Amino acid sequence: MDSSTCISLIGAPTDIGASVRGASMGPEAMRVAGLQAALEQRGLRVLDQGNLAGPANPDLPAQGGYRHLAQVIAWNQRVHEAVLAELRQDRLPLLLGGDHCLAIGSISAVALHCRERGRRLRVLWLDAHADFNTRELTPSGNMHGMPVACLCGLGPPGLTRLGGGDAPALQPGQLRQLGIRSVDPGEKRLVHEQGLEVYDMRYIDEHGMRHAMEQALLGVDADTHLHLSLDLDFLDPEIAPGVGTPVRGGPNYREAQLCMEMIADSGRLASLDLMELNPALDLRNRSARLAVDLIESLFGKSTLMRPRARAEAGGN
Ligand code: 6HN
Ligand code: MN
Ligand code: MN
Ligand code: MN
Repeated sequence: MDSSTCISLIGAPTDIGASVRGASMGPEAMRVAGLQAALEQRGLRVLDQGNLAGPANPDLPAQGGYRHLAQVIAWNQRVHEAVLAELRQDRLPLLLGGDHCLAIGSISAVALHCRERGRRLRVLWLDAHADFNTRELTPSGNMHGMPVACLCGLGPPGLTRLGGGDAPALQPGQLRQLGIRSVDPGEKRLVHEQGLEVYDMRYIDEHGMRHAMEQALLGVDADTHLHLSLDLDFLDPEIAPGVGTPVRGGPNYREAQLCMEMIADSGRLASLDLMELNPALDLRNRSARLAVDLIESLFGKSTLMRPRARAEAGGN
């Protein structure tokens, strides 16, 4: 990350994969909270590519285990193309959700780009939920509970083959989940079966955020493309009330900031999803403003000590 980095904002104004409506207003709330100016103040170039368009939310019950499958596929195709186009121009795509089902389009594009460039991929998934349901396991049919499974090849072909070819976009070994504290019973079995590496809230309580993040970033090197998929319900609802599926007991303000600072220090962040912001449930755009604050830290805002000074102070 240096001052030549150009960040592309891509709005995906839909709540097509969610149970609670309102995440469709997320991109505009992030703009109103001053995202672009905050990044520009950090010396970064920002290109706001505006919002993608896609099918409306018909608010229908599940069919064959999925709610709104056709619409979810259509939105994800558009996200996939838009994210891939930015990556191919060497820009850093920042997807503004929208609900978390859209991470299928975004991360499948990132994975394809990494294959094209021969780069390693590490995905950090910060969320209260594992988002690892399948049609058989889902209690809701909501597709924002399924993106990780789809990316690992467990899901409908319209979503598992977005990047072309038959291979899944992701291997479980490329993924690290943090902050998890709400997993459905069948989903939990599948997480174990597939061997996902999860640093749940219990782990963070016992070992601290610093150690959890050190583990999650282990092996990230100069050749690694680091993707962050940030579901705002990762944060404790006391500080981020504007989400559709809040779960108490999440990271507090400082723990979240530390997370962002450690990602910034890695110097490898190359794409980002900011998902599940629901302005209809927010209080005076507080969660959007917090999200802007965290994104600023991702790009180096809260770093007072330089890495060497920090190492000398006993960090590493
Ligand atoms: N999210 N596990 C629940 C479900 O319906 O599958 C909740 C999923 C929430 C998903 O917040 O991105
Ligand atoms: Mn999620
Ligand atoms: Mn979530
Ligand atoms: Mn440690």
